[in-house]
Amino acid sequence: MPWATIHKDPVPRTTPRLRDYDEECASFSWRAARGMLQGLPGGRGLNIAHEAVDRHAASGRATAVALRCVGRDDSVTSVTYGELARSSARFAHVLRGLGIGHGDRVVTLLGRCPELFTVVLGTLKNTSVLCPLFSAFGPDPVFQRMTLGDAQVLVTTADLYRRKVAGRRGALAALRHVLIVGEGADDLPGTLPLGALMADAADTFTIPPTSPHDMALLHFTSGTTGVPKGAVHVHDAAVAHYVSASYALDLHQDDVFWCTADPGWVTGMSYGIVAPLLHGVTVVVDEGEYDARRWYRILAEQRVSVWYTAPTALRMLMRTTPRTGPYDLPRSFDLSALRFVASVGEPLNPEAVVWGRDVLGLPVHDTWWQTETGSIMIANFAGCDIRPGSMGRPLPGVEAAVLRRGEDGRAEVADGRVTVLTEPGVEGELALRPGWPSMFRGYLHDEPRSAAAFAGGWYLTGDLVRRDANGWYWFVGRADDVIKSAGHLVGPFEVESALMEHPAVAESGVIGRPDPVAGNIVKAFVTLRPGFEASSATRRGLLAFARRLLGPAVAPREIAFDQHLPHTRSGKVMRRLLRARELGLPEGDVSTLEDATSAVTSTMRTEQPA
Ligand code: 6R9
Repeated sequence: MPWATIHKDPVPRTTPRLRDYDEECASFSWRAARGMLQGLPGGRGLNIAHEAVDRHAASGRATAVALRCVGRDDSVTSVTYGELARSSARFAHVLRGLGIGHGDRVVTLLGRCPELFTVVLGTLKNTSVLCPLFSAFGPDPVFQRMTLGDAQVLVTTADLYRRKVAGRRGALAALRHVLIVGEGADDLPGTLPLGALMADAADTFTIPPTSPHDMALLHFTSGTTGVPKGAVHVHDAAVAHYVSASYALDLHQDDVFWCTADPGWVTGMSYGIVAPLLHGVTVVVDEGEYDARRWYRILAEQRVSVWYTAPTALRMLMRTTPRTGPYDLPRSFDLSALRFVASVGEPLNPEAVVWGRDVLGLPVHDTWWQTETGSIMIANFAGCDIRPGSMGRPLPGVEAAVLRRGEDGRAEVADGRVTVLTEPGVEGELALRPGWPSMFRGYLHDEPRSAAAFAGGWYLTGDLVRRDANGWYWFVGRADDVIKSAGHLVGPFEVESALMEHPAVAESGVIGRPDPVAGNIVKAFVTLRPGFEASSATRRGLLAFARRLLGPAVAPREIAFDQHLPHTRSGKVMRRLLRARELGLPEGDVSTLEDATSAVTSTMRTEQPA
């Protein structure tokens, strides 16, 4: 039974940015959209930091509040656009003084703090490249990404440095400087105190000429196999950040905007930092962790008007306020400032859309995009009806298609050509026509995987979808083995590799096991080496080992022992089959199994977690 359409608000409080979908699609052009940004003075190009801070600071909005940072202790610090322009100028000078210039990579390993904004924008002003890492990553993912990204500068805290980087500093060949935010640099050899460097730097900086095609951001993402992929983004992406925040988040300059994503992931960078600052709004930054009461309090006290969050977070809130039970918690807060709610990162179940309408008074608008697309591609819009469960329709300027799948589950490519499915309701791989400004420009140092992402004139997303007769897109699943857990993209290969570092592990296969709140949890099937016992103690040891190496966002939550992992004839663990068995689903085509009969009849010794 499909969920009833939620009709658009007949009397919206704020006139939506997108009022007539068809008309806007027909008249839109990226060339015209570029005109919404200013460009560097004197025709010297396009730089994200100029558009995000300097132009506001220079046009009478220097005293407007750019950031409202809520500390872990609930203290609130405000930073104006003028202050942010000056602090980012100082950081650009700091980099320059250290000999860091155009194209050099600056990596952040920081929580959600005001300094992060200074570092991001200062790096962009200096035309260096910013690469954010998630502070909850363990030492392995941090080391790997810093190596692959040729990190020249790391900005972090003393604690994170000590726990995640110091032990392998010597192996980070390109790393020249480690800058410490806050206290503690004095006790750490080979680091510099950021505060002291900033204090000595000038607070005005002339941004050098910047080509829209200069690399600006490097975002690591995961594939099915191999090391993480560094998606390269350029300054021109700002055009798409601006446009998408306008269409899909309905941002207006007087909004107070809160994006709950961590800036170590693409959502937290594109919509936690860049897009809202381009629009000159006030950005709420919460240094603390998720807590239902805290979140409602922030929405209420900060008078948040536009809120961008994730399905996992909404499901956690729904748990504390079941639809069938009392709505006491949210109703004890004044959420009257809130006027638009959207989510991203994983499928948004229709119950969550409707829960938003009932409890917050506003339905949740699903949006779809990826690290590679850089900005929102498909969305439910403020001025349009919502079909609960659908990701919505492509943004004006975005051309999407559904491609016929081949045997491997991905889009079928024959002689470099693909087949676009025009019939509604048919499942296929979602593809996008290259040309939008925030499209990634390839994976760093990885030409083969960059090339494999495109075929027949389309970018292949790796997601399976259906399009209905009215042009709305419905998410079906991933065409590959990557796992979305609590909105974070986890590469199974990265987890398998970490487990292999443990002396007890002969082999492993990692899958996502569906979970009602997190979407999926990471589950590992492990074959033990001779002499190790499939016991609770071994399992606990492995779980702790993986958590120490990978960090809590990536490490498996469950481990099962299996001495007979299914393999393809070429010797690869068949994750698809592990998943089918775990879920009790049909095993599908097992013709590539190394020994089909033995695999089908083999019994898995799967123990439940202790
Ligand atoms: C922004 C971000 C991208 C993958 C994407 C898809 C999944 C994102 C979704 C969604 C269903 C949505 N995804 N939005 N699935 N409905 N509205 O999340 O980037 O971390 O690169 O992940 O997330 O599978 O391909 P990223």
